[in-house]
Amino acid sequence: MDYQYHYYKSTNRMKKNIGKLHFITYQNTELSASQQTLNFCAGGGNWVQLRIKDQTEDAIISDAHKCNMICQEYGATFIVNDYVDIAAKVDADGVHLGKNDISVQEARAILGEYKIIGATANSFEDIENLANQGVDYIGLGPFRFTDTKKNLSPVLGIEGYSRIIQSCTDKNIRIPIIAIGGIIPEDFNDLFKTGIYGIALSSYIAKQDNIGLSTLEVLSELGKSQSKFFVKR
Ligand code: TZP
Ligand code: MG
Repeated sequence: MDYQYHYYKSTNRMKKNIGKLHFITYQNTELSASQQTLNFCAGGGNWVQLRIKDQTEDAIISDAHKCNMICQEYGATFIVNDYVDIAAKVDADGVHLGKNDISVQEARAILGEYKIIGATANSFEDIENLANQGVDYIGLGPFRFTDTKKNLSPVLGIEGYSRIIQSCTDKNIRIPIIAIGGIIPEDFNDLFKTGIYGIALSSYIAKQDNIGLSTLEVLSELGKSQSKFFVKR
């Protein structure tokens, strides 16, 4: 049986199971990162990225410990945004690097080959660079405007994703691409049709009254999307 998605066959890296729905903890809410994580996991979510800006390292370590324990309990993957040392310290599953963070090579040296390293891209050129550096997945965005992130890069829209993913196909780059930025479930189908691998949501999930129930509904919507990655041949 051949799977359409087989990037791991064409690289020397070990295969890592990258989630389809990434939840990124949200700061502009009363709920703590660990409360958000608990509710997301309780609703069936299996991939959490702790994203905290402008806090002390101690405060982030404390949140990272709590979120990591919750994710371990639920069997969810736990990723720390920005801070590779904190990811190593709490034994998270990996780190997500932005353009101003340490290099992929440095992060790999600290975390080793088995941990997950994701990185942000805003263009095909970014993806090409990151692919050469051996990242395990790429967060590509922003899809549309969002005030969750400061200093947002230009929005890509569906047309941007289609163009960039076509370039990846042309160059045989097969790293999972996660769409991010202002996404709501109504966007899923159009986004998956461009060839993305998964979705990252922050405010849409964090602002729900019942995060657990909403996560379940979001996962159900995701399952209805037309994605080549859901097809076995
Ligand atoms: N990177 C690009 S957009 C974004 C990040 C971290 C924020 C995504 O959050 P939201 O609330 O889903 O728009
Ligand atoms: Mg960063």
